[in-house]
Amino acid sequence: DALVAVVTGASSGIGEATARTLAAQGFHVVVGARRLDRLERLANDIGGTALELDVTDEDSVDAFAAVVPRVDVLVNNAGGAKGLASVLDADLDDWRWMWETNVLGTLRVTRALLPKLIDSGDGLIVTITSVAALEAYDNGSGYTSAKHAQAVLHRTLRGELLGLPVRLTEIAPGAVETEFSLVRFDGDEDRAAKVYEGITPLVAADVAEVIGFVASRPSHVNLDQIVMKPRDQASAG
Ligand code: NJP
Repeated sequence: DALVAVVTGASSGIGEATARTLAAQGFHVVVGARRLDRLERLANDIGGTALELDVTDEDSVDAFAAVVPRVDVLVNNAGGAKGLASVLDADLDDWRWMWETNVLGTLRVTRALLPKLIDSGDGLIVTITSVAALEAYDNGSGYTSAKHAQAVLHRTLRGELLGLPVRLTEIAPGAVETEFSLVRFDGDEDRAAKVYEGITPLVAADVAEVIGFVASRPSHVNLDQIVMKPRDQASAG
């Protein structure tokens, strides 16, 4: 039987590209997100399984975990940013969205699938954090704080799971051209396009290739953290 990889947030961007890469490497890929129509097209393309998943909803996560047959690789990718505002002007709804999706979403999905990752005998958890998990920058506190928290959650598990057959890799990308900025600016294409001015951003496949590399290391090798940025991007903000 094929090894099974679960990719959250696979309806676009890094998650979709990762699902394609892992499928090409021979994994049966289970793709989860809220937009089931997109997932079904992807699953059809790669011979995988599409399942609706809202990482902010405990029942949705539990229902998802219950039907996944086995899990060898979990890619915690679902996430994103909302808004850009100073701490004093911060919108609490934006903060709640970012913390629910990036932090509590990662916690819910990881906990729900951990027994199956352990049962596989060589589980791998890849969490997509961000260079925003390594730095602070003006007007980015909602996202940077959520990504710091998500990264700490992942790094803590690395210690807590020592002795179990589970590897953990954090991937912290800089700017990647996906729907990320469109989501951040609620569909405003002009604002989203400005994010990449002056740099050639990474594309989703760049990150997916690295995840494919991580997933193909032998079982005694743990790549703890990988930071990847566009050549012309020095800092996160
Ligand atoms: O963004 P995008 P990316 N439940 O918007 C899903 C991090 N990152 O690929 O539910 C389940 O194309 C959403 O699916 P849907 C970033 O923080 C990026 O760039 O159908 N899924 C979609 O598939 C994130 O952790 C950059 O709307 C949920 C996916 O998430 C990861 O990379 C830089 C969901 C987002 O795809 C992938 O983002 C960086 C929910 N409640 C870190 N809410 C960058 N692009 O520049 C959203 O440092 N999703």
